[in-house]
Amino acid sequence: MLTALVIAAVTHCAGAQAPIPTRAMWIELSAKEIPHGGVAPSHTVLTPRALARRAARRTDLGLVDARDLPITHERLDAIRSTGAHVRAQSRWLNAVSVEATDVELRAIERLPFVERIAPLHRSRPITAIDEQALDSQGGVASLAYGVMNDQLLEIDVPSMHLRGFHGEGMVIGILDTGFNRVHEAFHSADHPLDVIAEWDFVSNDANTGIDPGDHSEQHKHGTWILGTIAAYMPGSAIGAAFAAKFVLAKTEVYETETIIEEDYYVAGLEFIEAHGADLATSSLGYIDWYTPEMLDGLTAITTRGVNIATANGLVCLTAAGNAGHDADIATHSIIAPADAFNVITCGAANSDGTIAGFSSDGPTADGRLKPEVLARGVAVASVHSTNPTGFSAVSGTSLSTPLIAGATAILMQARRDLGVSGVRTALCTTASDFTATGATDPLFVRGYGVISTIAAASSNRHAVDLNLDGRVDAADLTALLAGWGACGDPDPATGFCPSDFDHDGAMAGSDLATLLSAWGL
Ligand SMILES: [Ca+2]
Ligand SMILES: [Ca+2]
Ligand SMILES: [Ca+2]
Ligand SMILES: [Ca+2]
Repeated sequence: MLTALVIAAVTHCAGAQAPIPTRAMWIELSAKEIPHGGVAPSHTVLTPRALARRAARRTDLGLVDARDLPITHERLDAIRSTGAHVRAQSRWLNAVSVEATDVELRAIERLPFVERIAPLHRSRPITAIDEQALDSQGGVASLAYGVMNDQLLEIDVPSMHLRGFHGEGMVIGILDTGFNRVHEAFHSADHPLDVIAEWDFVSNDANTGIDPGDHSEQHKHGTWILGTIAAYMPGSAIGAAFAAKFVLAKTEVYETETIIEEDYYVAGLEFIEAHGADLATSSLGYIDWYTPEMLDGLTAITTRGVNIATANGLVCLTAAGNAGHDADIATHSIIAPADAFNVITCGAANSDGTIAGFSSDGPTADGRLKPEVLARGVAVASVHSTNPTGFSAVSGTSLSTPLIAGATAILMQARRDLGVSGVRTALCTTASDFTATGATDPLFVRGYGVISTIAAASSNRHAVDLNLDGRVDAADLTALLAGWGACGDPDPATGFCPSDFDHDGAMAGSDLATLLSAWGL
């Protein structure tokens, strides 16, 4: 149904040279034609890695379905033949977004396969406080994390690094504004940043960095997000999952003002999923055109996209928003897609674990708990967005979210047995407030509290299962013997080495006996 289309009468005035106004609209299409014999992986653009991830973690039946079929060239050509510009397309939502005049929209509406036309929504990225220069010599470098030391200690990421989980073999997708990758922390010899795929959905090109003509600020937000996860510069800055691979999607228009486009977001999420990412994280949000009552998990376009992504086994994280909170459970300030059913919605804490004043509250319009978890979101250290040797402190749920995303990547590396629901459960049930009280925040501000990566990874695991694989066997014995003798590199969370089971400061016969007594469990 096409409503409120107003014919621009001015365009018919002789001599008027003003451009004909266009609008950005979603074109929702009728059902796709299903191939004989049903939808097969060969009909899709999914990579082998994406199919493997779906086989392991998808919760919907089968491996693929009609949502994975591309929109046909015939349909796209018919829409373009009206003169409309196709901005983006979503195979999941079976919709195309266009920039079109009213006359073109009327022509599109007459196409036999068009079901409905609806407006596109826009909003702004989430950043509370702009970049403050940070002294790269600051912070305690007990594990050579430099400026990132405290924000990782607060969520027990170093405890996972100590056990050998730094993101190896994991693929992390990031949706953001563009990514400037000049910083030294992305170019170390040991762990250079590894981007396996990227796409600029705004300019429709293959470079998410700075291109000629791009706005000079466009990359800043995305660079901070990437830096908190991927930096590797021992002694100065180390990110939570620096050994992971990345899929980058630039989905935000940055021109005269900062606008995020929901059509690019969904297209970017499909791109990340199809390239086989294990998780996707976004610090973007949409509320300006949606009312709070619409945050019911079913309505916003980005929310619907995230629901499909998680059903395909892609773990998704998103920022709660920076709109603040109150003690009234009848009001909420989260922004889409933070209302998606299985997204991990991230709020922001201060360094002492108290809630940041700007962190948005839930619940969703239908009363579900959001946000679920917290990490530091105040003065979070990341790489400077332009200075290749500088570091910055930035605040916002934008920054707590990638900290939790990096932590989630190394959690998933250790716990291959966990799907989308299992990852959520592990993070939530081991977070600070829930472990302290057995309950979530009744005001829907803190959720389950600040995460503990090692506690989440250790849930339902025996204390001597050193590699967290669910078995006590030769691999754990090898790990114990590798550190035999005095403990030289204790876990900062406990003060003891992971295999010093009796906490006497050394790996010795008593620890071996403890391990052997659990052998085969
Ligand atoms: Ca570009
Ligand atoms: Ca409230
Ligand atoms: Ca084991
Ligand atoms: Ca011992």
